[in-house]
Formats: sequence, C-alpha cells, structure tokens
Amino acid sequence: MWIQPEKQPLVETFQLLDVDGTTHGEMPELTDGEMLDMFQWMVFARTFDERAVRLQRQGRIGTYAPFSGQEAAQVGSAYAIEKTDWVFPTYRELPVLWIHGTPVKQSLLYPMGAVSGGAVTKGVNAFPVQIIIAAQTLHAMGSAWASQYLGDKSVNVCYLGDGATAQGDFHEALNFASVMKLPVIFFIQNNQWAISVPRGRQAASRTLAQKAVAYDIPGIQVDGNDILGVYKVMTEAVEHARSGLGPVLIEALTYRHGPHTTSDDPTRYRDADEVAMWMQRDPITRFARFLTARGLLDSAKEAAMREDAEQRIGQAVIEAEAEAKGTLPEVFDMVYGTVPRELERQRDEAATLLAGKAQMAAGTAPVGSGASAGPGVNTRTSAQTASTAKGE
Ligand SMILES: Cc1ncc(C[n+]2csc(CCOP(=O)(O)OP(=O)(O)O)c2C)c(N)n1
Repeated sequence: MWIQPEKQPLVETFQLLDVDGTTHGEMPELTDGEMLDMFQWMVFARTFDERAVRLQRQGRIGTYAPFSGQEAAQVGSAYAIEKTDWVFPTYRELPVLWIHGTPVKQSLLYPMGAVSGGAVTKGVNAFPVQIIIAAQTLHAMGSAWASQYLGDKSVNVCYLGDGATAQGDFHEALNFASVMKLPVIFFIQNNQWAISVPRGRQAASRTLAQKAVAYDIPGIQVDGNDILGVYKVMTEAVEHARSGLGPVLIEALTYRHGPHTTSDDPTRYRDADEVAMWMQRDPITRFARFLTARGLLDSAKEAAMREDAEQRIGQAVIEAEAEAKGTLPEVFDMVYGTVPRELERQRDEAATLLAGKAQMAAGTAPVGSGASAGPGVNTRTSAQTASTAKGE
C-alpha cells in the first residue's frame, strides 16, 4: 500500500510556559538564581541587539543580523550545554556564543570589519559564525564524529534556520549522523522567514521537526519563545546525545521581530498583523510575567538589569572601536596560504582605490590622475590599466 501522509499534524508543539506566564507540566531543574540569570541574559541580548542596529545606522558597524524575538530559543538552549560541548553557530546566534564564553566585544569586531573579529576565542569551544547556509551542519556532524572517535563525551550543537533545512547539506548531515549515531544536536530556530521566503514556501512538510522521522532520530517541536520549555527539551537532548544514543533534531518555533539583516526591509514582504501577533508572544515579556508572579522580579530589578547591560555593552563598543581595525589587504591575504592570482589582482585594485581616496582626502591627488576626477570609477580605471599592462 502507498504510504499516505496523515491529515493531522505529525508533531505536537511542546510548551511549558504559556504566554500569560503560567506553567503547565513538569518544571526543569533550575534554581531561582539560575532562572534570574537566564532572564538577565535575555535582557542583555535584547539590549545588545537594539544597540547594534543603532550602531549600523550610524555607520559604525557593517551589516548586522538582528535576533530580537529569538532570545528564549538561544538563551534556553545555550544554558543547557557544558563549556566542553561544541557550538556551531550561524550569524544570528550571538547570545549563544556569549553564554558559551565568547567575549561580547568579539561580536562587534566582526561587523566592524576587523579580521580578528572572525577568529575563534582561545578556550571557547565554538566555531566561527557561518554565513553559508547549512554548511555548519556538516561541520558539526564531522566534529561529532571526532568526539565519538576520541570518546571525549562532548556534544556538538548545530544551530540553523528554517531555510537551512531545505539545503542538501542538512540532509546529508542528518543521514550520516543517524547512521553513525553521532553526538550532535541540530537546533533549528524556525523564525518563520528565510529572508523574504515564508516557512510554507521553503518546505511543504507540516513541521520541520518531522524531518527527524525520515532519519529515524528523535525529534521535537518546541515553543521557541518559551525559555523553560526550550531548556527542558535541550537538557534531554544533551543527555541523549551524551550517553551515546545518537543525534537529536529540535525545531524551536519563534519569530524574528526585525529585518533579516540591516540591509533588508521586511515591510516589503511581511504582514503587519503577523508581526503584531508574534509581538504578543514576546519571550522576554512572557518570562518576566512568570518571574514576577514568583516574586523574583519587579520593574526596578528589570530596569537595573537593562542599565547594567547598557553599561557593559557601551564598554564593549569602546574597546572594540579602539582595537586596531583590519586593513583591506589583510582580507585578501588571510584566506589562502598562497594568494591566487585573481585575488592578488583584486587586492592591487583595492590598494589603488584606497590610495586614490587617501590622496583625495589629503588634497594631494595629482592633476589629471584618476583619483582627482572622483573616487571609485577613475581609480578602478587606473587599476584596470595596470592589470592590462601586466598582460592579465
Ligand atoms: C548557500 C547559501 N545560499 C544563499 C545564501 C544567502 N542567504 C543568506 S541568509 C539566507 C536565509 C537564511 O534563512 P534561514 O536559514 O531561515 O535563517 P535565518 O536567517 O532566518 O536565521 C540566505 C538565503 C547563503 N548565505 N548561503
């Protein structure tokens, strides 16, 4: 007989903390202090995100990918792993990196264009942020294979977006991880959009969690705006992977409040009602309601947390801006051991462009030179002439 997908959803959404701040179900093992600490991380993350967007608008950092709205998924999952575990982030998981030990300053150096911003922090088990969609699924799977081989008991946590589950890499990683029973957790932050492509146009499957079924691994869909629920499923997933039972797939249902990046305008493709509906489910408000009802939080405490975050982030901005920025030639020099001819040509072209700009700024551009007639176009012409002279 043909296998027919049922008309019912294949997966139910796990939730502990409701929008009104009440809980139902067995609570995870967390002390009051730990829960407050998690909340403080969420506040810190939101404060950073807002500041980073302003920095981009001021031209002080380059393109930035905001994560406001996804704090519960990030803090809840990162809180459940050990420092000995490995994290494979995308560009959107900055809070995960900080909780794992990466300095906040590092996340500013990167969009400031400093080459050191892309470096891995010594002693922190985290890979650099991955821009190539789903590439990190294979890296995490490979690392998990190494963990298994070495018997070091570390779990490898791979973060990815909903759109990434449509990539071939994701399926190859799941297949291999399942066959080899590797200690890897694939944590999907389903924030409903892959830039302007809605979730429903990325995959016809009713859930992303059900993709676990095809690979015969445990999978779960969790309310990604419920920090307690996320923490709980992540803790169980870590236990599963660490005890040698193989990979786990988690789909955290969440929403990005802002644009895909600061270069994007979501009002071109996103309905205002949809945004408003998700704003009602804000993960920070929800957890605040819970903590307030428990007598752990009040508005003064929350304001103090925000102030503390602003102060620490301000300090990180000062330090990052003071740190020597990378030069453009470095960008070309650091990628390959031996720089290929084409990159060499681009590096020379960039150097000529910069020299022209510097001359312009100093008012010393020679009359009739490319640089004197205007930046960009003319300096490029002179670089092209140089290339032609070299016979390239
Ligand atoms: C292989 C590849 N294809 C296309 C892109 C361009 N791109 C950058 S982000 C993005 C959407 C990713 O969406 P999703 O996986 O849902 O993650 P999100 O950004 O929403 O966190 C795309 C297509 C890319 N970086 N890499």
